[in-house]
Amino acid sequence: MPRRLSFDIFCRVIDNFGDIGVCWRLSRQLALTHDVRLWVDDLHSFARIEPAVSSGAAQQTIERVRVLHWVAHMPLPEPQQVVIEAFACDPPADFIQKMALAGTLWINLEYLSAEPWVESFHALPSPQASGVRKAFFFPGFTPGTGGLLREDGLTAERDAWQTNPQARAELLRDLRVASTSIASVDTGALLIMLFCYANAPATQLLSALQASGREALVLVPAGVCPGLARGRHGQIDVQEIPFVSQHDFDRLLWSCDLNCVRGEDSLVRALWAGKPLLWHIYPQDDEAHLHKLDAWLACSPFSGMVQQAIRHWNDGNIACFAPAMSQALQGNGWNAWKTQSARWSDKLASQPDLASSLVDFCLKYSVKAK
Ligand code: TRH
Repeated sequence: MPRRLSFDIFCRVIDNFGDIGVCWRLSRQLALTHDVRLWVDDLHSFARIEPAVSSGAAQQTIERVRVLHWVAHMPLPEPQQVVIEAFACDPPADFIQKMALAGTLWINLEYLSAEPWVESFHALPSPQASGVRKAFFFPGFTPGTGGLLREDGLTAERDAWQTNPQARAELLRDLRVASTSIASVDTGALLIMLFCYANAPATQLLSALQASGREALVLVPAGVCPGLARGRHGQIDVQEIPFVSQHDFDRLLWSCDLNCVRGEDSLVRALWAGKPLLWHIYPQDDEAHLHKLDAWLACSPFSGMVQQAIRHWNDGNIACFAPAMSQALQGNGWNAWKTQSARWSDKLASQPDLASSLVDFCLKYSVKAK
């Protein structure tokens, strides 16, 4: 039996859904074996990706995770053995004092990056004036990092899903996609997820699809790409779909032929789908995000043409995006992209997953037994 640990996970929603998206996946996975308390300051955002969440509840238990609404001046319980602050979100000062007395291990779970320096910073201690033992934990794409979130049995579930077109059709029906559109996908139209930030050159994506001569159904989650007209654009059909749970979001990505994803969590989930993807990276000051993007492209197996398309999807060079993209969608370019995506997914899935690495790390740091 693996040793049972206890975790507090602190999540502050800065914007969008990635902060809570990552924390919720990690919480659920750890809660299968361990005791997990998740502190979240914004239950409304949480409820968008997890319909079981009641946004008015101070405390609730969902999938074995005790969810606390994190507000100022709330009563603070005794800390668990391990406190994870996601993305440097600062647990309350009074709680940190309690952690010092309790001998808690404090982990700063960092943002995902493929930059080479990550390996040398992963798992380093971060000495604290309070005396609490603290360490950095970096997700990443190589075995020298903390890895990527991946649930046990995920790839087997994905494989079973991808060999069952009926499951895809049912999911699309549940999302109120027109039956004629579902039929077109069944007969070969490309199914595309479009989840990106507002400045993505989405119109140029449609031009690239038109130039490739392929029929396509583009699914756009509610509120995404508000400037892109829904409806028919030549042989391309753009349909809005409601936000779904993370569980269904994964299955949507497994169902699509091309996943346009963004931020951090949906990128990882698109990698697990094993299909071609366009990543719209979260924008940062001084174009730091483009360095992160280049580092990720450098570790990807994608051809120069696909790398160019992904680079220009992000860097505002709209004129160069559409030609690279339309080439990437055709013939050998497209077939190679599909094969490389599936192989990269398998390769990444052969490495330890983030939750298991984190638990191993905590045990090695000899967490105080309760
Ligand atoms: O929402 P994001 O843009 O989040 C971003 C990034 O994480 C970024 O790195 C961070 O700095 C910023 O937030 C604050 O993209 P991301 O990371 O892909 O998160 C989206 C989450 O929403 C992911 O967990 C999937 C989930 N989701 C659903 O569950 N259902 C849906 O229908 C959709 C569209 C998304």
